[in-house]
Amino acid sequence: MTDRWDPQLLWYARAVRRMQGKQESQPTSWLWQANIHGEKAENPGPNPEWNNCPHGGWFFLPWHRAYLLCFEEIVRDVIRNELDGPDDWALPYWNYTRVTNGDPDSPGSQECRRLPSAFRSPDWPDGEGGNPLFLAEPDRSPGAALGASVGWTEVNPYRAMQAPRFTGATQFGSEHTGSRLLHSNGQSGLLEMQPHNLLHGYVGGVMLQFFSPRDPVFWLHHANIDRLWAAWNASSAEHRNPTDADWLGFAHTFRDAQGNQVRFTSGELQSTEEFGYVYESLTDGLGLKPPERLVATPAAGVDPPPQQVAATSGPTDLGPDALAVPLTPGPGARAGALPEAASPQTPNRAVLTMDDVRADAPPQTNYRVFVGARPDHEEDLDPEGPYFIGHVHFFGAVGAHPHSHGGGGLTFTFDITEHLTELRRLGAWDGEGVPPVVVTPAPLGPPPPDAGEPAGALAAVSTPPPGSRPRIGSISLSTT
Ligand SMILES: [Cu+2]
Repeated sequence: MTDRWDPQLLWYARAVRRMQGKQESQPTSWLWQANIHGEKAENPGPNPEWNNCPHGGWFFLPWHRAYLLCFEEIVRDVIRNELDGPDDWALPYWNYTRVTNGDPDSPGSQECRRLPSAFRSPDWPDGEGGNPLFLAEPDRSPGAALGASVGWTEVNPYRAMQAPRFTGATQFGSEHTGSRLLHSNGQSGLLEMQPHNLLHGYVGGVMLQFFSPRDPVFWLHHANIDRLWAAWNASSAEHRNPTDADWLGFAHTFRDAQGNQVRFTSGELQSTEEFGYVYESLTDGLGLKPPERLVATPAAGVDPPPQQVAATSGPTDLGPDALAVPLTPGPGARAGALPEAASPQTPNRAVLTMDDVRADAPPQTNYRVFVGARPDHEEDLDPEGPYFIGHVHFFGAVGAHPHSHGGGGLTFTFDITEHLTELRRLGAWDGEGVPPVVVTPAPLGPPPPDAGEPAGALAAVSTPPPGSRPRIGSISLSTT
């Protein structure tokens, strides 16, 4: 799905415009459908069917599958019965994880990681304005609007696709959350984090917020996530979904093309064939093994980490440049705790926690996190080098969140034990003091060759807009 105006996309655009013309109170309208996921803060509806999107938990995948299924049925019905179009329309997926010529830097691979061009054009194919697939800044990030490609480091789904189990923060499908639908807490499983959250972060704007389905590209993004779930199941007999009754029996309520309520349990949602759809490929775009390097894993089960070694004393504001954040040892910190954790001879772990990550408006960029790097040395900020530990993003943490329970800030944890060991081995850390944490905007790839953008346009796209104030409330380093 990279064609400028594939017929499927053209029918989609026509249906989107049609649905946007319907009253918000109508279940098959564009806004009602988006409200199921999340509403705009200034429009808090009393409807229990709204604001239900679950993230950071094991219902993320089945809930979104049912959501896509019903949405696709509604769009197909509009195309067939209101627009006299074909009766077999199907929702395309945006395969941003596709790699051509085995090289994620090839022109073909870069093209797959650009916001598809039909979504970047304000015009319909005949040149007429008002293309409903298009959103202007700041409803999208300048980078996505320009067609600069999202980094392979941000979307490579390799680790998720290799995860042996479904449930858990370091596994494929996010954590066991009982029978609760959590909006978001930042503790996503591997697929939800990457590529899901980071792709939301790349498109930016509307896509950074819980009303993200108002951006028509949301649905194509989630179709790819849904495809990756089906691909994970298909790629190994060991890749099994949860068998807990809590998960299998949990019912998700949506609306069908007639506007009637329909319910699906997670158990019923395990196979796409049952619902009459299959993906063109369950093998294309499943990720590439990164070059040998250390991998920081989310630190599951050490919440809260028992012994704080060092922390920031206030919020850290993020900007357009690499920023080194010094962590200061706390009053009760034991000097030897960190080198002890970093020693392969002890079972102790070192955990970096970033709390209350949020922004006042879309920051329009993801960030990469490094430990022990020198912020002014480009070669240290290599995501395949020894200093890289992971990402922070702002999906679901923009502005005030009347419907979130934890206040809306996200938490990210990283087990950096092996990184510290490696830093000592490389001589980048002597075991004294605390290596700095470096946070830098995730760079984007080149815009399309025909974009005709002036040189330097790329530098501006990773600059958070004034007033967005992306920040990390606190950063702390702890040992077990
Ligand atoms: Cu999403």
